[in-house]
Amino acid sequence: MRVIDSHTAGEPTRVVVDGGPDLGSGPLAARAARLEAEHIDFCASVVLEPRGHDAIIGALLLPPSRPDCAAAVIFFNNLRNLGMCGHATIGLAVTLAHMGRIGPGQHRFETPVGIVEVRLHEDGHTASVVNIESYRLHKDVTVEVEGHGPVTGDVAWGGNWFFLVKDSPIALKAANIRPLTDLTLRIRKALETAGITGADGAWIDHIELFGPPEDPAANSRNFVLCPGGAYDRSPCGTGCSAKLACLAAEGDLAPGEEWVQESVIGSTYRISYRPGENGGVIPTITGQAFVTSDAHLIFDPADPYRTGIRS
Ligand code: PYC
Repeated sequence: MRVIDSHTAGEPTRVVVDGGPDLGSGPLAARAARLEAEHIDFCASVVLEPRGHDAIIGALLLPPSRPDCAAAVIFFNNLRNLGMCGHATIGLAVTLAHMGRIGPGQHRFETPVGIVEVRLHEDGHTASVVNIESYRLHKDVTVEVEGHGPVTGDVAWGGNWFFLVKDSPIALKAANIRPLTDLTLRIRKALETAGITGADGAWIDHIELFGPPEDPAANSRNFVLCPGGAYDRSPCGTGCSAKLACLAAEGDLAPGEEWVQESVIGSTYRISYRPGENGGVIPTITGQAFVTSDAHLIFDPADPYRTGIRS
């Protein structure tokens, strides 16, 4: 199985170029559901140790069903498929350029949640992703967090569900990743216990804490907990989209105005929005990705850990 690895602002993506499971034909969302229901061992084997680690997001590359799209893609982690993933979309654009399949310019990718527009810049490393419409569902939801006390945040959709806490009670420094992970896991648990969900009962699987940036050129710094328990090394594309929805809803950022979001490791995305058709925002996320390897994964039937090490 050929895979191409990259990182976007520090967050890794593994594009599966060939050798993935047969998901049949039909709508991409149905094929993504099939990947999750029938092939989760495949997903885990690609992204987890011993071949990967829990921060890697997989991107299964498929032939597009529409002639105006450069590629179709299903994003996944070790637990499930992700409707959309900002950093992995930037990583995919740079990977397709590495493969010689696209050049600088405007491209469209099919994802399970719709068509995403991507512009690959002239340097071949920078890409701007126009995400799907994002919106805030609830403002100022307070939950009682075990061992900590009350925490207040907004619930918003950016292609995934997020709980966004404006003022992190823990300093957003790389040295604090363990306590930040512990706190965000507890916040997620508290949301589950209180029955607080996204639309249609969806699990809020990403938790985002905000605080002041270290770089004076940035507007804010964040820490993002991902569904599998890893933290996002990048400022998180879908998390930035959810943030833009909250900033717009509060009147804190005008359409077209730029916001620089810094991650907990100090990498940045430049983000902005235009108004959406349904009251939300259409975000644009600009970041940089670099290819780190072009490899073949081997699955020896005798290997007891061929489907990954799960904790
Ligand atoms: O960039 O949207 C993103 C993302 C989601 C999970 C990890 N990265």
